[in-house]
Amino acid sequence: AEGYDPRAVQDKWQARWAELDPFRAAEGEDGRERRYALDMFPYPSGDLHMGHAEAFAIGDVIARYWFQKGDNVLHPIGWDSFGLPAENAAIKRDSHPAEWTYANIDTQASSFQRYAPSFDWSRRLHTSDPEYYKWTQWLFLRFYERGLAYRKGGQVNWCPNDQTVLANEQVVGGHCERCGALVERRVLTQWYFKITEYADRLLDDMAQLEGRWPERVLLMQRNWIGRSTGADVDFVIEGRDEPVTVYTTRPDTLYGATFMVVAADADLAEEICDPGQRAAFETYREEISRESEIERLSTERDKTGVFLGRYAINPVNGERIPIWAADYVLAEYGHGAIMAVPAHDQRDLDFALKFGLPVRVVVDTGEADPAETGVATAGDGRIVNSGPIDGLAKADAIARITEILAGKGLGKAAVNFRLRDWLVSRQRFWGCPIPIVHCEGCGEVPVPDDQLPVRLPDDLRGADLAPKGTSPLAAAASWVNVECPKCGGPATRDTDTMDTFVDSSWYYFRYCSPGYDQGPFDVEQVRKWMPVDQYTGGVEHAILHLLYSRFFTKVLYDMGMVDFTEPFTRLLNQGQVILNAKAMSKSLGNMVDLGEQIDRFGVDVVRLAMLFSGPPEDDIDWADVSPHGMSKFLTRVHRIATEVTGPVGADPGTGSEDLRRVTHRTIDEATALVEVRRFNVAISRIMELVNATRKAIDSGPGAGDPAVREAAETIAILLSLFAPYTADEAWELLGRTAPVALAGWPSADPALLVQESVTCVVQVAGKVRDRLEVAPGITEGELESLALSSDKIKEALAGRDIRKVIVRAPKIVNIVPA
Ligand code: ANZ
Ligand code: ZN
Repeated sequence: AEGYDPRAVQDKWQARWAELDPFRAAEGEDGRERRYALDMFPYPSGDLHMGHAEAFAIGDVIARYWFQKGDNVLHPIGWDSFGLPAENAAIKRDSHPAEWTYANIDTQASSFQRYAPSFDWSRRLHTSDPEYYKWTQWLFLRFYERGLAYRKGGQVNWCPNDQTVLANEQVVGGHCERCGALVERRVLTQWYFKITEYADRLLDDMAQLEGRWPERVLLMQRNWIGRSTGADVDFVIEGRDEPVTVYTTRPDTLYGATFMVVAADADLAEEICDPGQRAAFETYREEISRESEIERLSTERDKTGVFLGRYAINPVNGERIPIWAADYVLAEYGHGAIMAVPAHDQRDLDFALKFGLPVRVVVDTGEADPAETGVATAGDGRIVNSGPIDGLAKADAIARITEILAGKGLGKAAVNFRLRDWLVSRQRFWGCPIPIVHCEGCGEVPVPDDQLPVRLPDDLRGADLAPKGTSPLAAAASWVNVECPKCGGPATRDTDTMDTFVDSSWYYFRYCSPGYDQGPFDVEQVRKWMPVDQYTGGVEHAILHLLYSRFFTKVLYDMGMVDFTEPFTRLLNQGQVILNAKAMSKSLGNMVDLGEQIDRFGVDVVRLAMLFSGPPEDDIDWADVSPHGMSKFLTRVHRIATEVTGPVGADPGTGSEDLRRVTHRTIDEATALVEVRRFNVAISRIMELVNATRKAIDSGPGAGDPAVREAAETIAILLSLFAPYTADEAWELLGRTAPVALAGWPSADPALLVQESVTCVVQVAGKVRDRLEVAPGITEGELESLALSSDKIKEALAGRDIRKVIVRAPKIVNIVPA
């Protein structure tokens, strides 16, 4: 056991752990506390990369800490294995997406085994397995029965590159979240999940997550859901029976509405457009059909629009105002029409100034006239030019106007959400088939539960899967044509597959009972394990996956299948691994290769280097990381373990008290630091203990001292969270039985945490003249002679005699001169 060979140590323990299988969660009750440590499951896009290494190291520290504490820990792993890259690879290689997918899963699984996370491998799942997606389909059908899954036609986001529709959440800044292509709008009939029905609860239940989830994630979700309160106001339209309703957050500004704007792409605009303006309107509509939502809502852009040749009547003052169509009003928000108040809304002002429409101030904010400055005044102030509400402050004016409108039957208080229903159908092959059959006579017919899963056909390959704008499944005639489950007549299967975010919205429930075949999960097991205690993963899921999972959990709660409403009690978003301040990504060709780093330094060094580089939430610049430093440190740990000579089980109380104090302070601090996820600082405390132990061996009580053994064993246990292979090797070298992971977390002896010295104040005639560092147990006699021998005190006495010395050990000595 001379030198330290990280790779040999790693190979040895990897094999031993495979045999020992020490990280299985126990299903039954055994008195231990249950803990659920969850890592966002990987997509099998290739081998594991540095980003995975970072995320999984963090999740593993938490799980291993709980294991060490003696909890019954559920720490599962699986794969999010449906999705486009597999399909694109299959098209290129003339193969089936399953081939690429499962080959990559195997690669990742063996890399994981080497990377040493404390997984319960027996719970492994893949969302593309029929045993899994059967239950994704089952859940879809339950959503369908509850009216939460429905089909509707309308404008959708279309990715021209991936040739499929996208959910709003997958459009980032007008681009496809996956491939970056500029997203287009198309009118299509698609499947949706009615997440909007849960908008209020998704917002209100965030109170449970306050202080436990990163504040920025809560903020992003809050903004995405975007609850807005205001009023609906009806405007009578000249020459039309039905009034047009607008949604406004500022009914207090109703007297300042000088025109109305209708979303140019809404049916309403088309319908009310006067024949004289029809040609201009059509031209305009053609122009804007290619724009993204972001572009349209931008305040930076020059406003565009067209007069519709019609007029509306302002319900409070009877004023006749022109109706325009423009792209800055969205068809799908509120009622797709607004009252424009240019004095107090910047976009309306830009529009008014461009088209020469009147601007009327109705809130006196003390600022200059918006018509002159071009800057709308959105702040608070007294209402002016507004008849019965003149002089009121904003809140009172809103209440009063809403009351007046309600009295006339022309308006009411209203709430709006930015959140839209979740578009879940995709025109691609490698996903979970939608379990619906379309029959000419019966319409939409759910596939009966006993006919699930609706399996993907396995005879489509290569070019069959090429995107054509309709689902490749439509080409599989033998798959598509079925008997209607209701009437037995000829019918066809729905050929779309589900967004893969549907698969990942419920996988953490499945882990609680992965083989269960009576439902998606065993309700009893979920009750025992969930909610998840700690969820670790990337902030890129701040909205998508986390919002959808929260939605699923609430639906399951309403179905009576779970007894909690939030799935993830705590969330940790790890930072990214970057190089020279540039984010590593697939497009930049992942500049640092994980496999190569591991081959060079070993897993423990890579893990330790990542965890030591800073708090887990911070980005890691690999250029600043020192694997060599970590390697040296582990060599020192290993060497100490080889040198300890004291017998196993010797009473440490007979050993060096100085070293014991360092050991127990380290235990105390490292525990607190791990609890608050400050792993980097916990590691530096372990380093300090290693230094103290080294010193004790070299120039202190020596390698045979029981306190040295205690220190060395403590190092092995604490280190097992961060560098598990080396920790196990050290543990065995110390004569202990592997694995160290189950050794039990040490607790600090409070007696050894007592401060080693206290400060004693020495006064002469009531004035502080010196401070002495003394042992807490110092006697009065010792303290008195120590104080009297101090140079500063001698100086302060200046040869005077002493009348009296009052000693209060260990803190105060008061000398009264004669
Ligand atoms: C008059 C007004 C005066 C407005 C004022 C604002 C300030 P949030 O907070 O996002 O809900 N609006 C309503 N429907 C719209 C649509 N479909 N497309 C674009 N804009 C729309 O915003 C609500 C405000 O956005 C509404 O209040 C309306 O303009 C506009 F000093 O009405 B407001
Ligand atoms: Zn039928």
